[in-house]
Amino acid sequence: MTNSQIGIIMGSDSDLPTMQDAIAVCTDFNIQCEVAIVSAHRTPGRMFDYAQSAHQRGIKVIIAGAGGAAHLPGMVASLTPLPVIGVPVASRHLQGLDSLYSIVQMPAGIPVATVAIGNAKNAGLLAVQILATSDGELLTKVQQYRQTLAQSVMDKQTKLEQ
Ligand code: RP5
Repeated sequence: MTNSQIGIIMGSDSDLPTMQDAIAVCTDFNIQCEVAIVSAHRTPGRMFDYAQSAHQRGIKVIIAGAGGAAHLPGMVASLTPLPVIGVPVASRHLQGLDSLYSIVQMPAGIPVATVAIGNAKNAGLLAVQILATSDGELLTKVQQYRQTLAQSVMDKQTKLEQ
């Protein structure tokens, strides 16, 4: 068992700068997450073990980031009953379009909730919102976060008018 509710995995350590935004959201909402490098292509056995055991270990949501031929989120989704959120990491040659298409074009039956290219922050927030459906305290925190977000827009408007 693990105390982490969110599993954040990525295909390579080169994905970490992008995935840090998801880790930061977990920290902000005081939710423990586990972070691991799990490559669909370079460590396929580790990917199978991770995905098949995650729900038994207490993980509730998996965030999976990958770039290029980004098969990690889809393969993990096929191996776990947990919701999987995919983060297309911007790739060196095709600016992440390849990552996006690889992650978003899942066949019917095996969904991956795909965020925008590089937007690991939204992946973290979506994971928090999923957990908040069964956690009233967390739901309140999500509502407070939204109020802060709205207030920051209004503060900018006020500055504009000065
Ligand atoms: C993917 O290949 C990883 O998710 C990463 O985005 C990409 C490149 O990996 P490295 O060659 O930088 O390790 O599996």
